[in-house]
Amino acid sequence: MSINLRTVYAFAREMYPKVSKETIQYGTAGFRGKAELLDSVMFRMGVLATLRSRFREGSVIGVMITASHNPEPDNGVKLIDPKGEMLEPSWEKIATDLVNVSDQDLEQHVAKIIKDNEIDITSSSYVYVGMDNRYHSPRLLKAVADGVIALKGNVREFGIVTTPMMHFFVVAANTKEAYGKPTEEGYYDKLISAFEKLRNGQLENGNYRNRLIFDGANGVGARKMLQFNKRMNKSLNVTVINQGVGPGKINEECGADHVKVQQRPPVGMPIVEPYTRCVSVDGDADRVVYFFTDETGQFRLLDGDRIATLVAGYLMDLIQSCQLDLRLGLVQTAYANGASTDYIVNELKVPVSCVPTGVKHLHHKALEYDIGIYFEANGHGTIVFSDSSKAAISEAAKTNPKAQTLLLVIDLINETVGDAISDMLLVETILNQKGWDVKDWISSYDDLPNQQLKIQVKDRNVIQTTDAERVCVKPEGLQDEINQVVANYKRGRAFVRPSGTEDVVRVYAEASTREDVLQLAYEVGRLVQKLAGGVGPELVNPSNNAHL
Ligand code: 16G
Ligand code: MG
Repeated sequence: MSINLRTVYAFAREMYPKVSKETIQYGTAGFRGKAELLDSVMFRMGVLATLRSRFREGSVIGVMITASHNPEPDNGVKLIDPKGEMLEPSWEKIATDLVNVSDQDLEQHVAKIIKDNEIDITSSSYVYVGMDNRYHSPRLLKAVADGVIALKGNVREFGIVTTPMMHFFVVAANTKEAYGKPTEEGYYDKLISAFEKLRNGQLENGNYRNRLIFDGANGVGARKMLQFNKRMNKSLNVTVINQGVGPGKINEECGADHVKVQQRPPVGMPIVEPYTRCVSVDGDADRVVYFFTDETGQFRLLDGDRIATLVAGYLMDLIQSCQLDLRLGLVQTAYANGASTDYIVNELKVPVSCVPTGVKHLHHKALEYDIGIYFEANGHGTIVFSDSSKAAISEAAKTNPKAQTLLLVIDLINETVGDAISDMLLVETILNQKGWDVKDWISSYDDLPNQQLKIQVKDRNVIQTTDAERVCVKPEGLQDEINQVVANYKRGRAFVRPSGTEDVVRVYAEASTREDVLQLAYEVGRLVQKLAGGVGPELVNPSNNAHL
């Protein structure tokens, strides 16, 4: 095969010229921004994925086109490495340089990547591409495919899929189907078969009712949940709302991010009895949170921390009853509610570690345990099992039914990445086995009231953090001031960090009462506005507001 790098330049100049002069940053999970600025980024990511596949000796590399929980006008790209992880950090730099180089310099720049990484450009390469249901996604998918074609790589298009499905396809292909078949049906088969075996015909148990409202955020999760419904034989009774077929826009007033951050139900909720289990996923279905309203009409959230604790408790019990000597650990971020961390350490007695925001950090840390559970409070998470733990569980399963249950749980989990639907099926399995409803689940501990704010600043990169984002080291003096403010609040805790997906600084606060947390978040937000170059309107003091 002879490859002429001129083609890359020709495609770029004719079809995907670079329009934005501003430097594009690699965010928490890839590139993200306004869709109209992304054509050249996508084309170049097609090129990059092909180079990466050749670098990894022809393993399949995945490309998912989505802006996840962002608003509809945004889009983005997530790259998936051969084992289903996010792109290796050293290649994030290569990716960033590649999207920022001018069209004129593109050909030479690609040649340099090939040389620096000793890539055999004539070897075979495979890139899998999928997209969410934003109206601009097909255009961007074509740009990725053209990037692959420019380097004479092989591209396989999966159409509209969830992000976790793409991770599944990549791993299934790279493990020669040991993990499953790399097709949409292969994905449904694997999850549904494990779920139905675990359910074992028991649809209701104790306080557990077989009824669930599923908010699909007008995104891909809704479509795929409907596909699950078709294939599941009512083993789970799910009503899908915000299906993305009406006027509703993706993530607008609905979805996991809205429900978690706004702490209220999505639009389109039917009237349901108090304590009905409801679940929200985000636009690309890699996050999930549960919620319900109690008999007083109060909204109650069961977020990623709750899912993590539920799963940790369940797996601990199973491991102990199988008498397996496996090290189980839980990974969280600074956003984890303090009450959840206390519960895990003091009640469940499971070791916890804290890492910076972003799946790649959590996933990486979780791999250090035999069984590593990781969840962000926003609902993104999964469980990873080491090869040796899988071998030990398989061995035990020859005689022990609990170990057989564990094996089915492994099949139900999408180990490659947080998967809203797979996580939800696991939660449903656990609640069913325990005979729990949401009231039982939420009573294990009381969340500390918490509040998040977004602050617009001139340049979010002036904020620099350390200690898993819990301490701000720049601008100087900001952390001292935060400490002074926090000290005035009972069980107060707050941190600030630059967002990796939006041009804002994020503030998180928690304290013992709702009033306190609103005031604490406001005070910390004001400090950011003052010391980190705030732009936009001054925050409103909630206590002044209360007097009006
Ligand atoms: C992305 C991350 C998510 C993280 C979020 C933080 C992945 C797959 N997703 O959605 O884990 O919580 O960004 O966003 O890594 P932020 O940096 O804007 O707060
Ligand atoms: Mg997402």
